[in-house]
Amino acid sequence: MTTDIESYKKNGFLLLRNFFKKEEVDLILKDAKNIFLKQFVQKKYTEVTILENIKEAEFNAMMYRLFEEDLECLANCGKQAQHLISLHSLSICKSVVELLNAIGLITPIISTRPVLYFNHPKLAKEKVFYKVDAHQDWRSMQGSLNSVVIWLPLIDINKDLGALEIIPGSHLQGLKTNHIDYGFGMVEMTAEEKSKLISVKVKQGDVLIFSSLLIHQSGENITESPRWSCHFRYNDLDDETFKSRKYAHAYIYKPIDTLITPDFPGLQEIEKIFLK
Ligand SMILES: O=C(O)CCC(=O)C(=O)O
Repeated sequence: MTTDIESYKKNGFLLLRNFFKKEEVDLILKDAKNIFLKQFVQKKYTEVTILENIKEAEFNAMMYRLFEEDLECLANCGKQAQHLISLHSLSICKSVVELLNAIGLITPIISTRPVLYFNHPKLAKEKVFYKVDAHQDWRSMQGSLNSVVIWLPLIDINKDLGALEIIPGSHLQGLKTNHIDYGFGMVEMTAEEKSKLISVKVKQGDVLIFSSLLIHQSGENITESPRWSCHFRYNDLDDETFKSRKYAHAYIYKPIDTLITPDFPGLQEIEKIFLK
């Protein structure tokens, strides 16, 4: 791993081929898709309850239909997908912790919850919801200086599907962002910087680990399919600056004040659960 570490320090990223078994990653994809499928069935878009029996194009068409007909439902499925047990399990598995140690994080800790994306222009009201322009994650994380992002594809992702684009070595320029947009620390790139962007083609099982200071952006998805990916973020409790900044924590997580479904639950619904 010694040469890899040198390469990581210099370039600010490492691309690790076949880091996970395909099955481990596929489980997250299936779990996420099954959330949507349950709603497709609920809404009678299909009677098929087994994911494997639905063609990908058919599944995608139902996603796009749900987006058009019931955005709240689609968004809620997306929110549930952020809380999958398979997703969270992978983000804290032994091989990930070992990788974090190898990359120099002495006492890794989760910066924020894992994120799961399914990017496509047909699933977004605004561009930022399917394509994020150049940014640095450190600006939103504000954690340890050696904090990292693990970015993994849930499917094979090439340039056409909007593979992530990075500027190797850009972490060494330090913080280049002065504002947050939709939760991202946006970076204005010069023409020279733009010319240094490389598109990182990845396969299911590969892992891209990069410094939270590395400038990166989404590629353009010009296919008919969503680009499924997930991202994990970590800090190091032993980074001296993190300690002296009192373990700064930049995320807000709280329940809303209103009742989403008015007058729910009534006693009848409760009895059906507990007294049947
Ligand atoms: O995955 C992407 O294309 C962009 C999102 C991203 O880079 C991030 O969440 O920091």
